[in-house]
Amino acid sequence: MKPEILMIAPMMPKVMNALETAYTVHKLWEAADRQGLLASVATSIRGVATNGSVGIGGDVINALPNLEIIACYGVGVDAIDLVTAKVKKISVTTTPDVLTADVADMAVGLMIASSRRLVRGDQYVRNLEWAQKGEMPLTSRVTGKRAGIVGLGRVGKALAKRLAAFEMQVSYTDVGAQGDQPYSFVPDLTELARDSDFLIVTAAGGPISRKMVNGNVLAALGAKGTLINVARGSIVDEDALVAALEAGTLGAAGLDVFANEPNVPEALFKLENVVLMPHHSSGTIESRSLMGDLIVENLAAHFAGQPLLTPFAF
Ligand code: 8YV
Repeated sequence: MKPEILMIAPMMPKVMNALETAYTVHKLWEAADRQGLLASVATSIRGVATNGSVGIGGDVINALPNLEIIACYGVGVDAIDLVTAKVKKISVTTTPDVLTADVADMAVGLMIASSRRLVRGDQYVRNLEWAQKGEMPLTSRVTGKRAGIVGLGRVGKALAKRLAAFEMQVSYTDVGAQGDQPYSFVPDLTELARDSDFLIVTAAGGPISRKMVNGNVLAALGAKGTLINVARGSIVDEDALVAALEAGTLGAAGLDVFANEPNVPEALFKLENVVLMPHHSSGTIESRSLMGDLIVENLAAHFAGQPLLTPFAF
């Protein structure tokens, strides 16, 4: 008999097909009555497949008494109740490395899009404003500017390499200095913001980083500064961000992530100095395919009693 797994969120067709071949798959996101589905399959479920944004809460983990493994289609584990998983000795796997390049590319893309007003320029052409009004307003240069990276992990390092090609002066903040990295370490986030043209968030989400980019940090980044976030919306005080952008005390923002996805503060829709993406930094066929392979291979390894490929170390 095939093992039974619960999928909390959909994945690309290739992954769905592989999982449906190997397992009896119960799809929580399709259920009109989530509690009803959970109750009806609870004792059969041995594995869960979820993603980085939705994760899995302690209530669902606790509802599945025979759960052995949670395979996450993403690298961030902030939405997974790790405390409950650990207590119940449930393995957790993630998809590190395979998405790093795409997330770093997105940070660069948002930086250029917000600074050079790419989305506004596109509208300017399509709305015939170019023909009617002439040249669009001048924008701001990227090359040679100062970048402050918040969290020099895998994505932060990949980003720093890309920024070097733009002759940018790269500094970072993190829990400590990383002696093997050539970039300047600035322990204080507000100081980093004050000395940056672009503050780029690539840190992990979770209680430690929650609302770390607060009103003071945004004020320090200032009216000529730009905030880029490709990490987690929870890291930024979103109310303070909206207020700073509306007041013009923050220059611009390029955002792929939000505090309460998929809900985005409507106030942002009116602002020309903001570029918005629907949490899609790893959303390329290439990344998602490799992430899917890891989901499938980790689950296969687990049910074959083999070592996991990319276990999350608690
Ligand atoms: C994904 C992510 O967009 O890796 C993460 O933590 O947030 C993203 O790569 C997400 O997991 C897929 O829905």
